[in-house]
Amino acid sequence: MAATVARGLQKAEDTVRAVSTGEKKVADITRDTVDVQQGKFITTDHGVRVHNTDNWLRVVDGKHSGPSLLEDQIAREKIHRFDHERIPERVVHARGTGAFGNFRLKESAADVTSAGVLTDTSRNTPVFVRFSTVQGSRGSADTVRDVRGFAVKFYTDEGNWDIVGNNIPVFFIQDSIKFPDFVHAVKPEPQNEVPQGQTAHNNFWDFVYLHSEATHMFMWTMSDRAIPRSFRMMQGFGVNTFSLVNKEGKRHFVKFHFIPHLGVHSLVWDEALKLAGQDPDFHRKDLVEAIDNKAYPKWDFAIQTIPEENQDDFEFDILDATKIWPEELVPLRVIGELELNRNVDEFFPETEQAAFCTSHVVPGIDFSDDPLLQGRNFSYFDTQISRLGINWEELPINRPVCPMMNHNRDGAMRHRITTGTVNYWPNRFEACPPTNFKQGGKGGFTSYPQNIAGIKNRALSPKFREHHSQAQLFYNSLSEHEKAHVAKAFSFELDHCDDPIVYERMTLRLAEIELPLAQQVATMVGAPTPKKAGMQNHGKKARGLSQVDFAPKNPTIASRRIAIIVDDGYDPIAFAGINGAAMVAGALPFVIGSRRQPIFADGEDRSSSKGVTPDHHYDGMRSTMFDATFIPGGPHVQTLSKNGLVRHWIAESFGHLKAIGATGDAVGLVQRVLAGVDLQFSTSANAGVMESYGVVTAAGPQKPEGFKEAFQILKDST
Ligand code: HDE
Repeated sequence: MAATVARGLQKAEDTVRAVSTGEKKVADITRDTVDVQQGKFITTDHGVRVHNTDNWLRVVDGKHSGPSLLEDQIAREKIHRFDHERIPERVVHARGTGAFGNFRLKESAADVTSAGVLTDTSRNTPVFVRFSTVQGSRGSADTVRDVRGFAVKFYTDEGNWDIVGNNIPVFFIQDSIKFPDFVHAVKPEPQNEVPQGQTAHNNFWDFVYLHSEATHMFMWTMSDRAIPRSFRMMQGFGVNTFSLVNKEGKRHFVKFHFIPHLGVHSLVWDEALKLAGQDPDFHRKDLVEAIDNKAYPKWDFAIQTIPEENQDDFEFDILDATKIWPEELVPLRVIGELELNRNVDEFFPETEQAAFCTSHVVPGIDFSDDPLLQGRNFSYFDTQISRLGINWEELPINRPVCPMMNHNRDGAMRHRITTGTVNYWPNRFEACPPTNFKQGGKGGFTSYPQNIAGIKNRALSPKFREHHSQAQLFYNSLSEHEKAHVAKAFSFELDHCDDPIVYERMTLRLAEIELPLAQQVATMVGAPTPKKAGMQNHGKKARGLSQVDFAPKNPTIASRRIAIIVDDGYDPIAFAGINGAAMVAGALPFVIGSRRQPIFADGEDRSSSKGVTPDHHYDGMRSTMFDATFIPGGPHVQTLSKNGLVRHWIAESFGHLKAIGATGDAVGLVQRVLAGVDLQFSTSANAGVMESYGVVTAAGPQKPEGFKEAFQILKDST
């Protein structure tokens, strides 16, 4: 049975822990937190107790309900509030979810920055992280093929610092002025608002063909990176090039990375497609479930730095967001750890109203001339004004935990009341001065004194014109199964484009990356097969591009979901063995029965025993929602064998490369279902571990460890 902790208790516990570990943000938002269960009576918004909120005030004559009266201010308030509940959704990244956590610095980066958050190893900096998809609207499905947003707000002692990143290290365009065109092209088409949560349409592929700078990025989005198993199992990248400036005033260019402790894992495409309908909230539920079960997701935080004087030492422009800095050229330096450990109490005020800005940096961290970043620095602040109003930084989730004071005033929804008779600087009281006042102040943000000369022009530097080299590098670095998935992804996407010019041109673009890939895709989508490579593949590879390079440091099945399938007459020893082993390992076993009323084990006395109450029944769940399946032996196998849902469950799990465990009579069931597949089963009394398939069977009820082992092997290899 899944160990889901009662949310109320969990919260209380978390709050105590958070305050004791100095998580100032939790203490801060608690000031604005109220508990509906402590409310004695409903009141109006102006505090008057409400006598009846079920009937509108109207004229009744005992027989008929007459007209409703406009006079009813209580009914009107209720409807008014409801009418205005919605705010504009984010223009991109509308679908998302978030959680609180901590950032712990493990190694000071004082050699490259003066930022307290990156130099003071005694600090425990609170964070709020929001994950998202890009294309779909707020109610769209979680598992669509898309880039995932990875936005981190660090509530530092010197102000908020936001890394508004993605799970892919590069972007589609180089210059922010292209962003509206790009977003229009990727979003549902204007004539019919189709499709939702997909890039599989003419306009997207038309646009990226016409912008060859998008080539590197679409290779990533057609890879498994765009269908993560979980937000907890994906990397985060700042993408843009920022600057770090140390105490001596020396500048380094920097890229930010988050590397998940759980490794980088993805769904398979069929699974992602099905989950989009079967459980559209799959990723947001996964995050909540893991945190509720204390399987706190963690990421290493790393930086790549390049001294300013080496800016021109690379074949690519280091300010071009369509390029990575290969690890072989610029090593990653792990300096900290991010952990998420607290779910929000209420989605709207904490997650929907969370607002990130790339322009939010703290002293010691600065921008670069990355042309994508420069536009982003304008856009985020601007969009928050239309989404949340000019005072959006006063909202509990957005306000800093350090002192905040200035002479900005008024505007819609101003909450703060500032006493004093002046609201300007300089003033006769010398109240609230900037840090340069009398040259005495310390710690203010100063921009890096960059020396700039040039000619005003709408242009980028020549190195920005090369668009293929890293697209090839990425593709070459993938494992064979990842390459196969890329070919399938293109075949799917371009099959959904019905304008031949779009899919024919795209296969030509692919021939500039890798000819066999282009030929394979052309065959599938009905384009003429390219005969020659449009460009020679350089054959180079780099580390850290294939997901296979991210095998977890400490492999674990903690927080993985295991379905245990039972009907009346299951083997109680095998059942208890796997259930116990899974729980000890921190995995989440779910009992899936023929019904949710109690199910009885083989030989269990129904009159004196309560049986086991399943978490779900077969028809309420699907194999896609679990990482592994176990079927204990016992007479129940006869009933299971006749059940189409169970047989489909086994076949589908196998097709999705998931671990399947079976003992006793259930071994035969698994074998029969998978009979069409050329497999060599071992049915010896010892668990026969089919390492390459993850199917583990034991003729006897013993050895649930074998199942665990196979599960591990499988997950490490996918
Ligand atoms: Fe964004 N992006 N973006 N973006 N972006 C937004 O800001 C924008 C880009 C990213 O969880 C918007 O608050 C421009 C790159 C994330 O709340 C908007 C350009 C990367 C989120 C905006 C980019 C991102 C956003 C919409 C090109 C990866 C969600 C709502 C110059 C590094 C943040 C909002 C959250 C959201 C503009 C490109 C990541 C309109 C102009 C590159 C994770 O301001």
